[in-house]
Amino acid sequence: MISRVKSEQLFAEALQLMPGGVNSPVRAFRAVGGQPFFVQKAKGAHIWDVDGNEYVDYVCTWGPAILGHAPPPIIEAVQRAAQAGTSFGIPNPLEVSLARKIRAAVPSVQKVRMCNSGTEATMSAIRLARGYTRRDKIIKFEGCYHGHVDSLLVKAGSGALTFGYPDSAGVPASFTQHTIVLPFNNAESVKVAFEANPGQIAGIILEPVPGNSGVYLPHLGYLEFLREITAATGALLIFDEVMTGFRLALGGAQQRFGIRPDLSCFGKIIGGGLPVGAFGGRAEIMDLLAPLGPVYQAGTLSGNPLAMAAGIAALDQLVDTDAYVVLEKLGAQLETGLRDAARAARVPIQLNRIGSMFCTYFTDQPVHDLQGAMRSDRQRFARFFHGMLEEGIYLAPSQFEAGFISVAHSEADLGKTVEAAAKVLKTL
Ligand code: KE4
Repeated sequence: MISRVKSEQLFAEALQLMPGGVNSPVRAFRAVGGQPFFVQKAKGAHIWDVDGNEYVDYVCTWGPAILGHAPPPIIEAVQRAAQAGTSFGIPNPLEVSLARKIRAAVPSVQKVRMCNSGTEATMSAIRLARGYTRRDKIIKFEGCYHGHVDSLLVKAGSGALTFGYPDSAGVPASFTQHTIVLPFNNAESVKVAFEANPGQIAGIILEPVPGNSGVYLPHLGYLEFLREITAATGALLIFDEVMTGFRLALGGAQQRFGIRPDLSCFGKIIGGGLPVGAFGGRAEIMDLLAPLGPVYQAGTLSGNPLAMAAGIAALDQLVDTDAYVVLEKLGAQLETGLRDAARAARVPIQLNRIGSMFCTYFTDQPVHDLQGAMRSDRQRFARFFHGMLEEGIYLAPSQFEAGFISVAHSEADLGKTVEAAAKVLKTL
């Protein structure tokens, strides 16, 4: 048993100071039991806890660390930016540079607004869609999580789902009366919703590849169907690419699947590990935003120079290197290894992967939506999680999260991971 005495001491104090001892619920290990370790440092694909234990990291700070932790280009960029000041609240050249890079990578984005989190991005995109269409209703899908936006915490994925209360306390029914929640990968339900709410639906927001109830893929033609029905009804198609943006391709899921949404939301990778969110789309929509138009949106630290510098450095690396080729190779290698280990251990799993995003469900049935994910054996997942942790492999502490690979993961890291899985799966 790995010793984590210092983490335990820190957690005891943290529990006195912060609800659940954490600043974000999923970190608390409530879905897998036990208590979280406290990280001392992170470098490349590895993290070290305050007790000196080392882990291969597949959480990658929930997606941002696509280049691994503390990559020199990002560290140097942030250090350089900090010398010039940490925040201005005044336009700065780094905002222009990152906006230019996002637009160059994502053709559907003519204009972009920076903010400070994925939640801010999705919340603002929805407000903009309502302002642009002058309609109130929004369609979202079960299992998709778009941050802790009041009106979207309805059958949300990620933390809310993990805790088994998909609807969050503290959200008045009136805040969600305009939110229509449908099953993912079910075109018929979308058609029915539009027929039942003619001329009232401002938009559809979705994770094009849901990564907040594990990972599952859109059925062939599903995204195209959503593009067609929104175009035909005057509703906006909003891709929440906070997780998939710059992860599945430089141009995100929309590049990978060849779809041009009306609005896109970003976060995680575009901040290079610092707090950044963004949303963007056609200028005719974006120009409704204050100060040009009537849709208000603002943020003291939006476009913060340190965050912009980190994001610029991250995107430059993704543009200038063969990162996505490397990520696909590593992802395929890990998938094959884990599948072989499960087969040898005679443990039925569904391993869903796209590029460097993956999830292992403990079920013998395919998982294409939230219902499928809910049928998986979460207790078995929890035992797998802890077994792997004891072997020095840190997976996401919840069945309803995605795993991530970075370009810093080595063949040796993958080999150690597969070897650990082969050992742990036999104990399940
Ligand atoms: P943030 O507000 O946490 O920056 O982004 C919210 C968000 C929006 N959209 C998608 C698709 C997301 O995945 C997220 C945040 N993802 C979770 C992990 N599944 C963040 C981890 C956490 O909540 O601590």
